[in-house]
Amino acid sequence: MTRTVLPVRTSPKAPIVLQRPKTGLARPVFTTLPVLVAQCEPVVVQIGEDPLYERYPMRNFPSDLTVKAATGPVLAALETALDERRPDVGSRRALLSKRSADLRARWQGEIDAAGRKDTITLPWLNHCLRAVLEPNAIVVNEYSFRQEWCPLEEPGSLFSVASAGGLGWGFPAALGASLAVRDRMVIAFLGDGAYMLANPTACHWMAEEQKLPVLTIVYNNALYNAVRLATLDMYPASVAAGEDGRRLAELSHGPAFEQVVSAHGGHGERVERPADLPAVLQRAAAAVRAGRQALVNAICTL
Ligand SMILES: Cc1ncc(C[n+]2csc(CCOP(=O)(O)OP(=O)(O)O)c2C)c(N)n1
Ligand SMILES: [Mg+2]
Repeated sequence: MTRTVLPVRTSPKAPIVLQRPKTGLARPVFTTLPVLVAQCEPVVVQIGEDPLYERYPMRNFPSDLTVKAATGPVLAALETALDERRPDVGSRRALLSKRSADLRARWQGEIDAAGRKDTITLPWLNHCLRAVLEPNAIVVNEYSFRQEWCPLEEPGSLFSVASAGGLGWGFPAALGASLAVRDRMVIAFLGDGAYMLANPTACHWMAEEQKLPVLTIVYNNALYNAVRLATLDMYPASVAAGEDGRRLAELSHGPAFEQVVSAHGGHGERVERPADLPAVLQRAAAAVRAGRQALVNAICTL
């Protein structure tokens, strides 16, 4: 990818697209498929272990060429094929290197700004998590994990809820991951709504019972923010959009999540100030390394 200067998107929801401009060689780009299809009528190549999504009753993404293969062998074969017809990539390298450097500088700026705020925000929570992650850690993400501020480099280290999944998937999925690979640190990174819908008492109980030292991080904005945003987007003038979209999405006065984990033999802490977060995460990670489950209830703003 680096030698041929192919831009890569890491989002699990962004399929691979081969774009063939009217002149020149095929130019692979990784982007959100519908956007690209609308823009440039590309040749669409679907590559994956199950590129037809055979068990799905309905899927309507276009495909001009469908290749059933794992990512590693495909990239190796692509590399060999591109070697034979290597285009001049100098100008593209310069353009994309600049864009990449700008992007990284922007993400760093967001971290710096977040660290100076009075309340915890998503960039700061993700950035602070990075400091306690073990190199082979597994992150199970139910909405709030962001690679911009906490990049992962090991294959098979990030799991996210599928489009067909329901809220509450993350915590039990993390328990399953921990059961499967007991020697790796497993993080369940959850919204407060996702945590509540996972049936947390049952999950913590099983974590204790099966000795699964999962670290749960709750991005607690006291809100179903996804619901709020969808409501404001679709029905801005509706009754449900009242109180800035919070009328049916408010989760304030929720329980003290850190006490739920304590009730099951785990280590729990609530944290509100950005400056306190690094030490709180260090203590939670230490508990996990000692074999106990832990939970950090991070009180956040949007
Ligand atoms: C079983 C189920 N019920 C409802 C939904 C709709 N839903 C999608 S996201 C969401 C809110 C998530 O809230 P939270 O985890 O707190 O994350 P936030 O949006 O606040 O970041 C809801 C209710 C769903 N996906 N699945
Ligand atoms: Mg929330």
